[in-house]
Amino acid sequence: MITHNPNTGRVMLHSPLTMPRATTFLWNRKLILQLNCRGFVTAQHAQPEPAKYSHGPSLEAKTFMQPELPHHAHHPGRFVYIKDEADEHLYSVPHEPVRHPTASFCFSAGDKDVWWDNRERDIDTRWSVQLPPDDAVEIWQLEVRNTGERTRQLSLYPMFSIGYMSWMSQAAAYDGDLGGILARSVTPYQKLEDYPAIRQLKDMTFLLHDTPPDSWEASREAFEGEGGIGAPQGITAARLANGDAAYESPIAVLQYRRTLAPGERLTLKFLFGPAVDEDEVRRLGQRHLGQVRAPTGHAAAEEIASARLHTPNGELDNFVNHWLARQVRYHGEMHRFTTDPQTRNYLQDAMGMCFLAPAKGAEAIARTLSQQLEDGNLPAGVTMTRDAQLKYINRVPHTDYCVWLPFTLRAYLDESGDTALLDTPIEDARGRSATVFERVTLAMRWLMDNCDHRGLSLIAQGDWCDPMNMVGPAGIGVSGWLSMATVAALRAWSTVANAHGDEALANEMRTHAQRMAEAVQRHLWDGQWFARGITDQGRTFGTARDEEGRLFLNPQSWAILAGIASEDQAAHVIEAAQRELASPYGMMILAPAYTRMHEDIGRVTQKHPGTAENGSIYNHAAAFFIRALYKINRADLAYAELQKMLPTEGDASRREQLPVFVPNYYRGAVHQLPRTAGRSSQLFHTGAASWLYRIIIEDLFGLRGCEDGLRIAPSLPSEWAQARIERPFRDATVDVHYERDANVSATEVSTEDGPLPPDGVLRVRPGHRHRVQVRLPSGHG
Ligand code: CEZ
Repeated sequence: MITHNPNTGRVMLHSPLTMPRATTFLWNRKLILQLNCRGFVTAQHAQPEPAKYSHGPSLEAKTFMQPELPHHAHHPGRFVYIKDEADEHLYSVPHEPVRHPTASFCFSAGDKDVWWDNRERDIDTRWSVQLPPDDAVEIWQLEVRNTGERTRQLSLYPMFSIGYMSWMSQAAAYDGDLGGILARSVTPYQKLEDYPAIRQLKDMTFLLHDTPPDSWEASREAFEGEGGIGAPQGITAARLANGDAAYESPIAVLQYRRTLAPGERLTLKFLFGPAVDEDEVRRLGQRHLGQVRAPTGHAAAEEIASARLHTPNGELDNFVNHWLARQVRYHGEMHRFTTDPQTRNYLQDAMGMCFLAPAKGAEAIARTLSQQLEDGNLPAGVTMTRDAQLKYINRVPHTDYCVWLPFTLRAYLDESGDTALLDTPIEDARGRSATVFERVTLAMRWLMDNCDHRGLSLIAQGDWCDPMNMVGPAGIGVSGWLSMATVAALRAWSTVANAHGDEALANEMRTHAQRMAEAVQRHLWDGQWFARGITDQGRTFGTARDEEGRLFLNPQSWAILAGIASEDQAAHVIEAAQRELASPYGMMILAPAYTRMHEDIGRVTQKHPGTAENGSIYNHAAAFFIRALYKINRADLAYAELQKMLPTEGDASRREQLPVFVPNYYRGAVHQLPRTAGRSSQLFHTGAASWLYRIIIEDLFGLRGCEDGLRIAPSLPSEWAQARIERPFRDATVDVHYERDANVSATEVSTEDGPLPPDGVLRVRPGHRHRVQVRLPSGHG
């Protein structure tokens, strides 16, 4: 059902029916498209706030990208109806809206373009889309070929949804001079002070063609008639009615009546997108309606070199080599398509970028610190433009923002070796200057102060878990997870402080971390696992005494990551997680999922059981768990969990996930709600991508940067007899070959220059290609 091309990385799905929710995505600096295998498309452009130009039939609330976005017959899409003029046989490509199964179907997701190949009655079609690097415009192409032996008379009707644009004003008409359909609207507003912003918005949606059509329709109602979207009445006539829409919902449909002799081909090209005025439409037409060029796509002009794996697991190779780095890059460059990414997301996305383009990581660290608040804390979101405002969750006070700084900084320092960043001065909004080192130290002090009398971290209205908003609004409740993450952050920072020559600070951080670790042990270890927190009312939750939300994954992972859990405790919590949280799709974030509101925990308990933070396989959390497993050398278990992030041959139709991105979650609550368990959220915004990439490089392949070079200490699964990774590292390339060898009892690493020095560090020479041979004892992972 799913195949891939190992050379190009393209992933192909061969039926529109087996996983109807499957999607992929394309982006450039201005535009993001999420494309569903059946032809539905969710598009947002940045002006710079995200906006839509292709809507559903009812006015939708504007919001961020959502998980499990339902597709309905009128969900926006890009389709082509195809009518055989001889007998009126009607179908549509790729599949919607007619839903007539074609003789063959292939949804092909590429890095920079997406196409659908359909064959029906000896007519081959390829419907494809790509994006230019800089403009908010979709470039579509329809290729039709008659592969049969008879001449065919066809009518082709490309149809682009425009939908309900505005309750104030909307209209659409064909414009022969522009060469297409132009829909106009006014973004609804009421406040006079909004007018200056409203008048700048791109309130037009256009469809331009390179070939004039035989007829067209711009009114959705007129096009559909009594037949509806699946069998539009407009199509039953010989020609469309050339109608317009006047305060009626627009649509853009064109008709091409064509005779195709055997073997004959036909190519049509279209542009679809938003514009501010007709001049912009004209300019975009001139720029992009010329010759079809090779897809350029992507936000950044320069290609970024990423690691290449060659392992016994071809699917993992294809995913990591072609898709995971791409997802990391998308996050690092597009900030989840918002102008105020959550500080925690921004920093973790930047952490991933440190492995692809460290300079981008440094940029993000500097930008974050330039927005540091007077008391050392960070704001909830990092604003990307001068006018950007903190929205949605960024108006809710959380207490974990600072914790992410040392992890991103560590990744940057390890990858780049550029310790000079620490001494770089950063000016804040009040014009005060302090170095990166001083600012991060200030942030660590904020975390140290954010503690209650027990020495645990106050949670306020949330930590990593956005919807855990009622544990500590009174300023009393604490987060177990945050206390542990603070210990990890302070310990990481004390290492950096040491290397930076500030021993006093290093000691202070270490001592404080130790005290917090003891507080965690005293107050949160329930004998079997670590609790999630203590509420404003003093109730410890996430323990064996709870009926719902008994066991939370994050505190277990972070007790290990922070070095708080003893060996014995680590073994215990892993066993508990395997018993209570394991599923074929990965570890659930908590179980049992909440089935009713718990007013001392909050909004998370109101989410549908098994979705998102309420008991799904939340891949970001699953990644923390995998990282923790590697930390304590449980390589085989770690690899088994890592593999679960991707669909397998057997469960793809359940997950409906193509191996082209890690989704933010798979439905969990596997025992409570088995019917939906495993279903993908289809949301490609997730911190899991960065962590997964980091884990693969640093833990699985064991290539971790340090001040002097690259430390090599792999944790390959025992089932791999050999593997290889080529990775760019500090202006050099390292090409590491791993092999199991029955004659060695401990890992042996050698290079062209002989064995590594006793410190296990490869000194990397700029411009050099280092060939490294790693011999691993056989039999254990
Ligand atoms: O957002 C993510 C956040 O982007 O949820 C994570 C959090 O760590 C990330 O920073 C865990 O809470 O407010 C909500 O209820 C939303 O559901 C968010 O929690 C969630 C979005 O669905 C995006 O994944």
